[in-house]
Amino acid sequence: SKVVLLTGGVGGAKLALGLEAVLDPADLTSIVNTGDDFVHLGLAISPDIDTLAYTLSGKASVANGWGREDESWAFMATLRELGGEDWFLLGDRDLALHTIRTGALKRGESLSAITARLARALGVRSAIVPMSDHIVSTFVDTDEGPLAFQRYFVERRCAPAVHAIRFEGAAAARPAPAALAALADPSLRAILIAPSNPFLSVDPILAVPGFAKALRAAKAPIVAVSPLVDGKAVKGPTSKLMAELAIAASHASIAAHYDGIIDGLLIDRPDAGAPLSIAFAETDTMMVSAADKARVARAALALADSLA
Ligand code: FO1
Ligand code: CA
Repeated sequence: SKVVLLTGGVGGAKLALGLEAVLDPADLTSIVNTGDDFVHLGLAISPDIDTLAYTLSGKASVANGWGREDESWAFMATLRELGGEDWFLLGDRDLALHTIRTGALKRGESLSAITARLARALGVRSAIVPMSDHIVSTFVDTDEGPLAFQRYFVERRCAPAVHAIRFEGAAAARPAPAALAALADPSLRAILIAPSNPFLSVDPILAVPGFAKALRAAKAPIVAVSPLVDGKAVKGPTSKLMAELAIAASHASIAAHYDGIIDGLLIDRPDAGAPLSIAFAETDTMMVSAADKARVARAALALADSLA
């Protein structure tokens, strides 16, 4: 029985790891946000793909979630000495991935094919598929003007207030063929949406025409894991962003955001006040240990199974 996960970076990678623990990894396909992708210092960087690949191969930095654990920084130190742009940290070992990807893209290879090859080389057992082989770039409109995603997230550390989010290129993009094939698989047991930022990490995937239709056509139940634990985002700018977009930080808001897409929502515990108007299940959704990740994976699959 196959499972598809729609995911962004760090939060989603934890659920992917949990799913690999409770499933045959060969049955898991992760469709990954590429709205964070950008060209930096001439290199094609795909942060969410790489976070997933490093996490699932046991190579991710434990402290950061992105980049590699076993890393050195001679390149960054030298770049700084020479007056190069140093706001985005590229480790010496991590550079190898970006260099190979950049060369392969220049030769005309698809991002899907490159990703599959690099993930296999790293030792990843499940499938990692970019949402699209076309370029889609997330931009945020802020009180300091429009910012490309990494400028907003890394350079400005999410400080500017956001009033709109755009996915440039999304309308002309198409889902990666392997993503559509995974969603159309008749043996699909569940489609899960990771507890990644709905606005910055999952919306870019949903903005690519073709995914809405493929999700509607899929027979398998669709379950999202709420990114809110104790009414707050575990990591990153989800809570701040929701406040700036005037969206209440509640599971009901998450359910409303995915209205018409999901059949169920996995939450830590019900919101105070208004009950959810969608099927839901409760578990501790905080994922720290391997046991936590497996628990959340099992609970999300159990909710999906109950809705089949
Ligand atoms: N995130 C940071 O906050 N600071 C960085 O310097 C940084 C470098 C980086 C390099 C390679 C890579 O694959 C990811 C990297 N990230 C960094 C994470 C990246 O910006 C992601 O887009 C965010 O984590 C959001 O998913
Ligand atoms: Ca459906």
